[in-house]
Amino acid sequence: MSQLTYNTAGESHGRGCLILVNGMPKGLAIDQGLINHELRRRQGGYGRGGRMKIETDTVDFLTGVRQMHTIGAPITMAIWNSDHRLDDAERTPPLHRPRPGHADLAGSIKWLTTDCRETLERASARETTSRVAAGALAKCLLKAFGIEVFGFVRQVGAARGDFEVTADNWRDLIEPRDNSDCYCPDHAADEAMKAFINDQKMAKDTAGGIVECHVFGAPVGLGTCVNWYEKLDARIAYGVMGIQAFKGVEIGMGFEVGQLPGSQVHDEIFFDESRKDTPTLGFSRGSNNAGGLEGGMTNGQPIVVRGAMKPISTLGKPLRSIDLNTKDAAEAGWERSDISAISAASVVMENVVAFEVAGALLNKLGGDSMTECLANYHNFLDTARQLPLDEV
Ligand code: EPS
Repeated sequence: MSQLTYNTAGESHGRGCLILVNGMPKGLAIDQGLINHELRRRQGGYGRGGRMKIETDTVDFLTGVRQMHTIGAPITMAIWNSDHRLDDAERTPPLHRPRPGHADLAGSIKWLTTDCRETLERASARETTSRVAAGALAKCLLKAFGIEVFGFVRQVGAARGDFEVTADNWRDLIEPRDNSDCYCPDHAADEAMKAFINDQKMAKDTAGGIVECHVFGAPVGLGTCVNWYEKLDARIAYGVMGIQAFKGVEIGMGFEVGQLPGSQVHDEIFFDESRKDTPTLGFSRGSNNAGGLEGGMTNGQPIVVRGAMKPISTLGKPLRSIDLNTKDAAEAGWERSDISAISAASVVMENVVAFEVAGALLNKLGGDSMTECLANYHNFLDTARQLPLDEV
């Protein structure tokens, strides 16, 4: 059994988006419909540009899968691009005027060129297609252990969804989210988000926002406090900050913890014998400000993550920049782009978080096959329920 990892490859206008997943146990039934559903959701949302009308993202399994079950070998997935034209120099022309906020300037200097094209092709958020495919595969694994993830848009501009998400109500929020334009289940906030994005479109400007996701059903003890790089909150933050255009991540109460006394931050502990048979083992908390993670480990409460995405850096009314060849002042380059990709970002973050939780779950359970992992899962919970054990 190896660590669950994924890697991605592919340029925005190259042949396709490729994903290599290692460490998935044998015998996992893959729900291809679930993966394609997540890919489709990522393509949607209000404020998307022309590209999404061209692409129909669906997963093509190349290796590691037989009759839609994992075989324990490395898994390769491909999502082929319809709009591939990387070798056509006329249709992927050089870009010499870097866009503030994009990877253009730093990348072109890093690779010693005045053409930002190759940097922008790989830096493009097209790559998030791959991250969703990897995360959706991880969701298939999580589902087998009763773990589910729910993501949505919390805020765009000043428009903020005014609703709580709990283990009891989240399923009721799926439909309003899926029927909304901006993937926000609060109808009034969704309308206000749309209006803000419209305003930016009229002004030839762009919009970012804040996305949120909740993980339900994770047992106590995923992640570990013993090594900083294995803390699950650290792993989640790493994954989320790796999403294109993300500038911040919060767990639970997030940055507000710095403004309040401990008595208003920490979640008091209770025990309810009648819930001993659930993955929480009967432990409950008066609040969930920790966002389900203490000491880098799950504590049985829902995991709560928020991420802040900056506005798209390709502006219809370009900001001031320079021409890299002449160093003269010039307007930043413009290419077809989105006004807002915040709804897509909520799907991306949800799946990135799912992958990290799946990795921590497999670290806890070990096992080469689903049969072994499930046996270990039940054994761990059954043993934990018997605490206190005789010391050895
Ligand atoms: C992007 C620019 C646009 C977006 C793209 C991200 O692509 P294009 O240059 O082809 O119009 O549509 O996002 C996607 C392709 C996607 O699948 O999300 C950029 O510059 O980052």
